[in-house]
Amino acid sequence: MASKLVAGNWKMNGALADNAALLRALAGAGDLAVACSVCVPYPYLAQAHDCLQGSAIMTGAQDVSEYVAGAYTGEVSAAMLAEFGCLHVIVGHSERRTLFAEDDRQVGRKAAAALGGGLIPIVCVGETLAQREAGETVEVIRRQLDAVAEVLGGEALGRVVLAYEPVWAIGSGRSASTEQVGEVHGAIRAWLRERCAQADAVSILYGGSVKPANAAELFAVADVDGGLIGGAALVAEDFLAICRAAA
Ligand code: G2H
Repeated sequence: MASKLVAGNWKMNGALADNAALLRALAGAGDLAVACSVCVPYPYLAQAHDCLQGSAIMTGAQDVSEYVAGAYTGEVSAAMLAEFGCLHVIVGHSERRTLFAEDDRQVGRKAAAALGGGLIPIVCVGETLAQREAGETVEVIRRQLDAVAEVLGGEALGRVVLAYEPVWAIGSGRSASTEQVGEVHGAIRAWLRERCAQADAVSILYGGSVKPANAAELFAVADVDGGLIGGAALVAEDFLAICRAAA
């Protein structure tokens, strides 16, 4: 059985003073009954790690280099993230894929680098609206996952977290319906079972306009093991309400 995880994705938001208030509120939340993590911009990792130490909430990052070390200006390695107390790192978010031209195989290499550095990659997949309307959703997601599996292999696949994020639901205020989510998460679980002995232990998160009002119904769908939360992760009471809805 997969364990539950709620991960916040702050994206490129934050400022030291605002973060301090948000992190203080998160740190004071007490026991949340499920694993919770906030993936913050690189410059705020130390601040988040310090503020959240001893709390129920872990620290994560939003991207990682596919390389281990060396002449890669601007890159941040998995080992560096681990030194700052990161456990989770998001890879292959659709904003990285579309705005920064990351392809399926590079996402696989980043996931491998994360595992190699002792981190847990949260590997994002999802279809665009045009792909959904063309009836290609499951095919697109299987192709994205196949590329990751080719790089990682079956054993390592059992150590990642997957996140289904339909591109059209991201930041739009409009989440996928429970039927759409159930269909895709079921397809991802079936795909995992074809490739990996630990298929049922892999957590599959849903992301895309999750908020306190829809979290409980989304988390009740079969094979939804938590969420990847964007906008609502920037408001402490909303993020905590979503964490509690996953318990
Ligand atoms: C999807 C999600 C977080 P939001 O990008 O990864 O963001 O919850 O704002 O749709």
